[in-house]
Amino acid sequence: MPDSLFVLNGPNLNLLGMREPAIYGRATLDDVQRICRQAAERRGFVLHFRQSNHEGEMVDSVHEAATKKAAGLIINAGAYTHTSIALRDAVAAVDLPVVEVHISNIFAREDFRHTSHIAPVAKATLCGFGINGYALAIDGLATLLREQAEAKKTETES
Ligand code: CA2
Repeated sequence: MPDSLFVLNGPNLNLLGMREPAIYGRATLDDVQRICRQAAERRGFVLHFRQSNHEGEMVDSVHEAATKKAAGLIINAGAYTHTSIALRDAVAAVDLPVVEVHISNIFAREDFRHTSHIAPVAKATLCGFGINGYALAIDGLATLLREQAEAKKTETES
């Protein structure tokens, strides 16, 4: 059974491509899913792709990724990035490499978007690459996991 990757999307990201194209572009969440599936398959992972407008549901999905022993998790927590201690605690609690993604450059926007509760407990954060940031995050995570596996192998051989 191949390793799996979870990609979680937070509130309002189901509206992608329908509003605010100047900020988020014209691609839809289905396009994001397609990009993620291609990137995951290229790297030999099975993809679990989720979107929720509910904080608790997102917390449940973080737990599920850990319970199902996913290899890693990519998260665009939407506005919960800036508000949710519950989601931060969930990410910190699971023993999974987590990469935070944002479509827009959150640091070039309103002050309230400059704080992420997820970033300090994530392995890495990417923002401002549009929806291609998801594929970059999957590639980065796959490289990280490969390096970790190689280091472990060298350790056991020596
Ligand atoms: O840039 C990102 O990916 C964000 O996570 C998107 C969130 C925002 O609250 C974060 O600060 C940055 C908002 C997602 C809402 O997406 C919409 C898409 C189209 C129309 C309306 C909202």
